[in-house]
This record gives sequence, structure tokens and C-alpha cells, in this order.
Amino acid sequence: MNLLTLFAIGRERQPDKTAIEFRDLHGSLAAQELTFAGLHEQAQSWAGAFARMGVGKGDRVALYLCNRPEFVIAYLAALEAGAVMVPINLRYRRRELSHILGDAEPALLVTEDAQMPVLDELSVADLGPGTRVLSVDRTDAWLEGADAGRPADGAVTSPARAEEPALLMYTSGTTGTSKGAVLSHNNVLATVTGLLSAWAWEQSDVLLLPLPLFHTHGLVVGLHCALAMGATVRLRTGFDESETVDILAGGGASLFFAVPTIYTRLVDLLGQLETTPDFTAVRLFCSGSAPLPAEVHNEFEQLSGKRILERYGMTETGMNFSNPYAGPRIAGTVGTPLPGVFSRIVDAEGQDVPAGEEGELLLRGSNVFDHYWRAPEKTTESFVQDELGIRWFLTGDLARVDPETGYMTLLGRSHELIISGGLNIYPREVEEMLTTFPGIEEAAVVGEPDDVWGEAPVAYLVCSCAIDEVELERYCRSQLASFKRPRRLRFVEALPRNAMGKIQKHLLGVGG
Ligand code: MCA
Ligand code: AMP
Repeated sequence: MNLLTLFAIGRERQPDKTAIEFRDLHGSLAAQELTFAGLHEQAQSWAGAFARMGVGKGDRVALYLCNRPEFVIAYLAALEAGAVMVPINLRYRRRELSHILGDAEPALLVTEDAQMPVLDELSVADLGPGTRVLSVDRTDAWLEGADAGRPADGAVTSPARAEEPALLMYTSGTTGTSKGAVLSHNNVLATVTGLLSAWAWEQSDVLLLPLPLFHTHGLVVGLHCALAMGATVRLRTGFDESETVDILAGGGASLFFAVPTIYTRLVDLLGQLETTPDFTAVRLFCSGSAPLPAEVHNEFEQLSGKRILERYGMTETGMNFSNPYAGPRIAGTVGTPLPGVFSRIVDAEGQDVPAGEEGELLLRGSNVFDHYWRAPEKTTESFVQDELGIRWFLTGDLARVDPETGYMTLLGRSHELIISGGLNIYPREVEEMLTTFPGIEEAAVVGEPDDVWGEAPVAYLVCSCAIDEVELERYCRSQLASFKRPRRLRFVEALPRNAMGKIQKHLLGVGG
């Protein structure tokens, strides 16, 4: 079974039911509704066009699109063609885009007219000679006659086998550039089937989804589970507090998946309302991608009457741990392993620690990816083998299991990763960019606590001359996704270093 056969099960249950109900909250895209059958038909048609353009087994199809039905159509079409989908964060700019495109070498870059100004900044070399750019707003230019290339039986394609790759997902790299995690159909299937049973998905479910489809949370946890179950997704281009409360209180969704920043904002809004909205119709509120502060967890319950289910995942692994659907959901924990996920917590020597003690979390299971794209040494560094020869993935997350409840708490990360509003920022990438600004000699970026975003990047700078902060902010925005730009600058004479010359980041920090 591959992902398409899984989705066919959902579709065939009720082909005429709404699969995607779409609204563009801030832009000008038309509202749309697509049935499962309609979605399938369009995906087939686009797959025909892709195949006629030469896209085949194992080729990469990159999507640089906002949340919109065409994202889903293009994704399914890529799978139909046997291709591997590469989702790209819409906030990425030239530096990030050229790295991903250069590394993935996609045959197609499927985008939209609104992104053309960003893509116009890319040179031919950035884009790669073999990459063809298609806008979903101009399907006339490339979809016409797509059916002409379609065999009589309607099978346009060569879908992949279960062990072949479905997704190439770029995740922030410790080396300053992101690396592509290759996820097979089987890997994604393992997460999806695990979640369908763990969270008791039903065909009648309606998921309100404000999260971007270019990350695992929106794509795999949200879209994939809904397609597999034949449930409806109310897809939004982003998050809007008032619309969310209106839909949820109006009985318009049974499921809501979000990151902690979204719950923080909902708590703020709910706290200001005179009457408590009735969320009875919502059977599950989920949080993940970053730690959900216990006070937000508890305040949300007081204000909404609903207890959030927190879970834990990674791009490389899909979902790993979850609080129970039926059972106590403990704030500050991520619960227990999902079906088919195996975990260990080890000390610095790689020895298992007793329950209650802290160590690095190791994972294995069908959900765990096999390798990073074209980066064998990064793959080797990311796994260890046990005495039975079984490979365990080194998550870099520090964790402890409560000996009484068996629930796991995440304590931090062994790398320097900053998570801002559910989006990852690797300090090294920002530091490298900052030192290309005239006058900045050295830069160290650290995460500091932030009430709304969870963490925010703060830059410590050693400069040879006065820096124009407005100019620097403009430069940061032009070089990297805007969420990565330092929120505060601190000018220092020198960065603290140890005897080896390594920057001692722990000596920087709040007010440091
Ligand atoms: C937006 N901005 C941010 C962030 N998002 N700044 C810091 N951190 C962020 N996360 C900035 C923009 O750059 C912009 O700045 C300003 O906020 C307004 O942008 P806007 O798009 O209007 O923001 P928003 O719509 O309010 O977005 C906030 C958000 C969004 C809804 C929380 O960040 C979001 O969807 N986050 C979730 C991402 C996600 O799905 N992560 C999962 C990946 P300016 O105005 O200055 O330009 S992790 C994953 O998938 C793993 C496997 C897992 O476990 O789930
Ligand atoms: P990504 O690299 O985008 O796949 O993000 C994965 C990382 O997000 C994990 O390694 C964790 O550090 C973090 N993460 C995901 N879910 C949670 C959670 N519920 N609590 C704390 N951290 C989380």
C-alpha cells in the first residue's frame, strides 16, 4: 500500500462529500469547495500534465505555495506521477530557496503568481537548469491538452511502491543550511495509521486547519489523516483568532490542530470575551511542534472547557508520542509512544538511563526516515546501532519519563535550535547571514523566552563601526525568512569564548 491507495480508501467511502473547504483569510483567492471525487479527478489531470512534461518515478516536484486547494491537487498529482514532493516554506527567501532548489534539483517548481516577485530574484543558477516553473494561477498555460497524453484506462502514472520516497522535507540543519529528510510512503503511512487509531479519527470529522501545508504538522498530521479517513478539511491560508472561535463555537469543526503560539493567542482572545463560547462540537484540540506552557494548557481549559491533547513529532519521524485521547492529558508532558514507535533515553555514553532520569531521546519505528538527501555523513551522524544491529535515530531532544505515569516530558534540545511560534531557527544560519552585513565582525544568536512566540532569536554583535539598525533589519528580511530575523540586538565588545575559542552561548542569554 502507498499513500494513494490509503487516500483511495477515504475517497471511496463517500466520493461526493466535501474533501476541502477553502477560504483565503487575508488575500484575494476565491473561496472553493472540492469533493473527494473532484479532487481526485483534478489530481489525475494534473498528473497527466506532469507526466507529459517528463516527470517520472523519483523526480522531485517542489511546491512553493500558500495553503490552497491547488497545493493538495499538485501534491496528489506528484504522487500519481511517482514523484517526490518537496514542500517549501513560503516565507523562505532567495538564500533559503536557492539552497533547497540546488540540493533537491526538482523537475518542477509549482508556485503561484503571488510568489513570482520572490522567484524573480533567483538567478538561473539558483533555480537550476532542469527546473520548470509552473504557476497554479495559470493552468491554461500548461494544463491544456493534458488529457491527450492519458492512456485509455485513465492510469496516467507510475505510483511509487511503499518503500519508495514520497516526501523530501527540508529541516533546519545544524550546519547553517537545511537538510532534506527523505520520507517513504511507509514512513508517512506509519504516522497516519498510528494517529487515526490513537485519536479515534472518524469519517464524520471536520478539521479546521490554519497551519501551513509545507510542514509536517499541517501536511501529515492534518491533511493526510483527513484524506485517509475521508474527513473534511476546512483549509485556511493562515490563522485568525476571531474566525477560529466563530467556526469552533458555531459547530463548524470537530478537530483543531495548532501550535502553542496559536493557543496563547486564543487564550488572550477568550479572556476578553464576555460570554464563553460553546465548544461542545469540538471533540479534540491538539497542540504540538513546540512546548505548550502548562499555564496556557490550564488557562485554555478554564476558558474553553476543553483539555488540549499535546503530542510530539519531528520532520524526520512524523509523530512519536501523544497524550491519550481517552485518559489523563498531563500538562507539560507529551504522553507515551504512539503505536509502532519505540523509544530509549540514553546518557552521554549511550547507556539507557533509569526512568525519571534525563537523557537524549532515541527513536525507531516504521515512521522513522531512512536518510538525509545526498548527505550520507549527516545520515551516519544521526543514527546509532544497538548490539542487535538495530538503527536508532538520535533526536537531539532531551527527555525524561515519569516513573509513575510513564509519560514523557521534553526538557530541551541538545542542539541550539530555537523554536519560534512552531517554526525552527538554527542560530548558525542567522549568524552566517549577519556577518555578511558590513561592519558586523562576529555574531552569536541565542533564543530567549518570549510570551507569544515561545522563543525569540536575539543577536549579540561585535561590530567594527556603528550599525544602522533599520538598514540591518531590511537586510535580514531580504536574506532570510522574516521569522528568523533577530528580535533584539545587543552590541558587545567581545563574545565570551572558552579556551578552545568556542563561543560560550550559555553566558549570553536573558539580559546577558
Ligand atoms: C509569523 N511571524 C513569526 C512567526 N510567524 N515570527 C516569529 N515566529 C513565527 N512562527 C511574523 C512574520 O514574519 C511577520 O513579521 C508577522 O509575524 C506576521 O506574519 P503573519 O503571517 O501574519 O503571522 P501569523 O499568521 O500570525 O502566523 C503566526 C502562526 C504561524 C500562525 C503562529 O507562525 C504558524 O502557522 N506557525 C506554525 C508553523 C508550523 O506549522 N510548524 C510546524 C513545524 P513582520 O510583520 O515583521 O514581517 S514543526 C513540525 O511539523 C513538527 C514535525 C511537529 O511536531 O509538528
Ligand atoms: P522539526 O525540526 O520542525 O521537525 O521540529 C521538531 C522539533 O520540534 C522536535 O525535535 C522538538 O524539539 C520540537 N517539538 C515538537 N513537538 C513538541 C512538543 N510537543 N513539545 C516540545 N517540543 C516539541
